[in-house]
Amino acid sequence: MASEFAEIISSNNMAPLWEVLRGLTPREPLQKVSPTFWRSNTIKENMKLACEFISAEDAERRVLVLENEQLRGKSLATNSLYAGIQMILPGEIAPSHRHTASALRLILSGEGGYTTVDGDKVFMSPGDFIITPTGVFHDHGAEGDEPVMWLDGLDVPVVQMLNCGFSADDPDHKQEVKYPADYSGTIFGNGLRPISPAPKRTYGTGSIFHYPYERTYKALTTMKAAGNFDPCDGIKMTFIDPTTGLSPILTMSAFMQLMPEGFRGQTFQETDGAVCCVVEGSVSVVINDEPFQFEQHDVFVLPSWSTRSYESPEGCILFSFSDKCLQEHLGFWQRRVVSN
Ligand code: 1HN
Repeated sequence: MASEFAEIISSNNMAPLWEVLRGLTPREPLQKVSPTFWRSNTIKENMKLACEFISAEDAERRVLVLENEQLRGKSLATNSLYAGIQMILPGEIAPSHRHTASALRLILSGEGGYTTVDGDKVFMSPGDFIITPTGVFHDHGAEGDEPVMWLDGLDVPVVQMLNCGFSADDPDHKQEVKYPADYSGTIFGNGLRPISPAPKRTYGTGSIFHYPYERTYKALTTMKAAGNFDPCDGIKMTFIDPTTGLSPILTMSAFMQLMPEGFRGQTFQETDGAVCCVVEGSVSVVINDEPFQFEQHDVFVLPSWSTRSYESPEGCILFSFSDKCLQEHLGFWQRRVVSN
C-alpha cells in the first residue's frame, strides 16, 4: 500500500514532504563542505605548470579553480563562493569581457599588473583589494617585468542558483582607458561624492573599486595601536562602498583582519562560510576541533557554522571573503561565541 502510494505520487511528479522535511530545514547548518586548504607552494608550483601549458589569451583567464574536497567538479570553494588563483605573465593580456557574476581580487604577488574596469585603469600591488562589479567590461594585464598573481572570488554560485547570468566578449580586446589615472579612487575615495555633473558610472553599487593595501594596513595598525581587540577576531574590517556604507558587491563581503602578536582568540561560529588567505605572518586555526597551521599566501576554507578559533604567536594579517552581506540582507546571518 505504502509503495503503491509512493509510486502513484511519484509518477505524477510529487513527493512526500514528511520524508524530507528535516533535510530541508535542518536544526542547524550542516557541515556540507570541508576546511579544504591550498598551500602557497602548491599553488605556485601548479601555476608554473599552468603557465607552461596555456597562455592567458588562449585561456581567456589563466585560473586554477580552488575546489572544495566535498564539491569536486563543481567549481565551488563553498556552496555559495567560487575561488581561484589567476596569473598573468609580463606582456600578456586577459581579454576584455563582461558577465553577471561579480568578482573580487586579492593581489598576492608581482608589480605592474593592471585591471581596467569600465574604462578605468588601476595598477595593482600585493595586498590590494580590487573588485569588478556585475556586468561591466574588464580586462587585465601585466606591464612590468614580473608575473602577477592574485586570488579571485566570484558570486558565480549565486548567479547559477538564480539562473540569471549573461556574458559577452568585448569587441575591444583591451579596453580603451576613458578616465584619468585613479579616477574612481580620487572622485569617490576622499569623503566626497559628485553631485553636478552626476557621475556617469552606472555599474554595481558603483564607486571605488581599488583598495590599496597601504591604506588597509594603516587602518588596521592604527586600530591596533589604540589597543582594542575583539576576543574572537582581534581586529577585523570590512571593505565598503563609501557612497553606501555597504559591501561594494552585494553578494559577497570581504575582510582584512589583524591578529596582534600572541593573539589567542575564543572559539566561535558564524553562518557565513569563508575563503581565507594569509597576507602576512602566520596563524593557527582550529576548525571543528581540527588544528591547522597557515603561512603567508596559504588559502583555506572556513565552512559555514564550523567552530573556529585563531591563535597567532607572531601576529597575522588575514584576508577573507564570504556571503555575509547577502545573509545579513536576508536576515539570516548569525554568530555564536562558544567558549572563552
Ligand atoms: C573571470 O571573468 C575572471 O575576469 C576570473 O579575471 C575568474 C571565474 C569564473 C568566471 C569568470 C576575471 C572567473 C571569471
